[in-house]
Amino acid sequence: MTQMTPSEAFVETLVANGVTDVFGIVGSAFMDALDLFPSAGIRFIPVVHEQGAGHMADGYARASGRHGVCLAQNGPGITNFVTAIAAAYWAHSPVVMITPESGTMTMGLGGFQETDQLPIFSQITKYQGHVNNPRRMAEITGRCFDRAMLEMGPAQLNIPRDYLYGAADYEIPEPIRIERGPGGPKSLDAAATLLAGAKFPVIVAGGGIVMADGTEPAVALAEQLGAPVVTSYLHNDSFPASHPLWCGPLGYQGSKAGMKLIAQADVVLALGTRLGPFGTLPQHGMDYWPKDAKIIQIDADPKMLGLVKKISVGICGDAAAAAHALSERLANRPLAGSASREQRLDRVRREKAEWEKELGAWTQETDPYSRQVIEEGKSLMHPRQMLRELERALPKDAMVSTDIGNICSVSNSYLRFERPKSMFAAMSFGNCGYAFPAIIGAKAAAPERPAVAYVGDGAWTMSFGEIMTCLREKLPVTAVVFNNRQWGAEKKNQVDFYAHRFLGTDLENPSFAAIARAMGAEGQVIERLGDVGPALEAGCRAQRDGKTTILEMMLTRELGDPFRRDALAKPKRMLDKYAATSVAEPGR
Ligand SMILES: Cc1ncc(C[n+]2csc(CCOP(=O)(O)OP(=O)(O)O)c2C)c(N)n1
Ligand SMILES: [Mg+2]
Repeated sequence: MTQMTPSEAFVETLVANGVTDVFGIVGSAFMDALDLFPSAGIRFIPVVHEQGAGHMADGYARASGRHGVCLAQNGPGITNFVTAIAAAYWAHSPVVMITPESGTMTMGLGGFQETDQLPIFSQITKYQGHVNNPRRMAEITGRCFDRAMLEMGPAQLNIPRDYLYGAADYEIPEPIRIERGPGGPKSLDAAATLLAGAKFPVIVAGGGIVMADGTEPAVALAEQLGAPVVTSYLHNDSFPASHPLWCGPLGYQGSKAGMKLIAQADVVLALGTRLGPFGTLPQHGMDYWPKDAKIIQIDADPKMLGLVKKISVGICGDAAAAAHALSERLANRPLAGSASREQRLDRVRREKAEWEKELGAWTQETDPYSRQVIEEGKSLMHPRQMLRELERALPKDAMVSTDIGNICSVSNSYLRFERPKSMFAAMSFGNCGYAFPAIIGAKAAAPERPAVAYVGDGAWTMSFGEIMTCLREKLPVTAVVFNNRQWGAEKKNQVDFYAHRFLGTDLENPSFAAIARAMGAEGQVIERLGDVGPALEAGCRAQRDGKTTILEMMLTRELGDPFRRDALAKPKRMLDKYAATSVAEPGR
């Protein structure tokens, strides 16, 4: 036990947990602790908006596999965190959000910047620690860091602001890091038996592999089984794209090859994935999920096992350790799939070649609305062609974040990676405005890697203020802004279901490149396909000189398939007043 102030105990506990970077906006509530950061070796990274700080902490955590930390002023600073923490929750990011609250002597009196900060986050955190006595500062701070890592999700550390002052005896707790094992031997045995008997095994590689850095055991198991591997929705970095067994991503705007192959499976090994419902919806007109296949699901969170899809075997374990344990069990065991291995590999080659050919020829959308707007914007680039150029020009070790939008979604087919912790999509929370701050956080964690954000123009207007953070804090990134002058993903619903009644979906944009330049970044308007790749390469190179580049891509208004065909219906109206809006087809 050492006597210190609670601020010191708090900061010492951050140090014990290896914290070197904290994102936030300064506030009186925590100034006494902030004042210690430089001496503790902690960098405070001031941002433009607390939502940005939360997303940066998320990107930082996902790129590094360590905690991302964010901190803000009680009341409004904390409520600004909400969206980012909800996003981190669904991205399984170990974000520790530090929320100083009103002082204990005025709490409940409706003083300044007061709100009850725990209920707000109760459904979007894995753990909430409240420092109910200043003498428990180190203990509860440490527990938040432990729980964020143990449960892979956000933890909240709520501190009445007056509890940072005073003095007490503290012991700084050692971080508790629990090693994850491969799962129970009985379930592993059962899984091995199913896999050994499989004639057409297919692996779904999920975020669990990314988090466990489990490429090697996943590749070894796939090779042993001769199993095609599809990546789960928005985890395109869970299996190396150059591997012959890689078949591309499942889900919205994913790989037809992967979908056609998984449709053949008699046994599916869901390796580190919760099999989220959105990620396995029918696509490209194909209801590809193999309903009669036996499913083995491996997830570190037992609550995910069998939650969405009916499973034959559930394994609560680390994806990498479980893959390794299954390989051991399958060694020297006859595999029913061996006889057809070559046929299967041949099928993989054929399906992939066919899909690549189709994708290469799919230069533009061909639905009537898209044809019309292509005609109106003849000098503009087609999104798919631009995405292909970006794909070709991306440096091998690049990290890419993607936002929520039509073009970002279409990019799913054109994003391939060789190593985990390379793709940071706005996951199931699906909030616009995610990608840019997330990539800034990733860059802070991995400054040596090129960092690229894909962002629609609508989402860009929510987030571009953080250009200032890039410049002030020397966190250089490249943002590719898809300027199609519309909230495209939502407009697509009005095209398909509301007879082109475009309400709130057209955008009038200023020049984003000019704004970027005015802010002190590099800004470039790209109008020709031939300029896309060189501009991206130059932007990534410029990061080495500390430069942030905004590439404004001038695109037609064509739109790919919608997000939620499953969740919309043609309009039905009962009142005469609204009869005109019951029309669902344009021109009728
Ligand atoms: C914070 C937030 N607000 C609204 C939405 C609903 N939404 C989903 S996609 C989308 C349109 C995105 O437009 P843009 O960023 O321009 O990309 P585009 O679809 O045009 O490619 C909107 C508004 C959302 N997902 N998140
Ligand atoms: Mg747009």
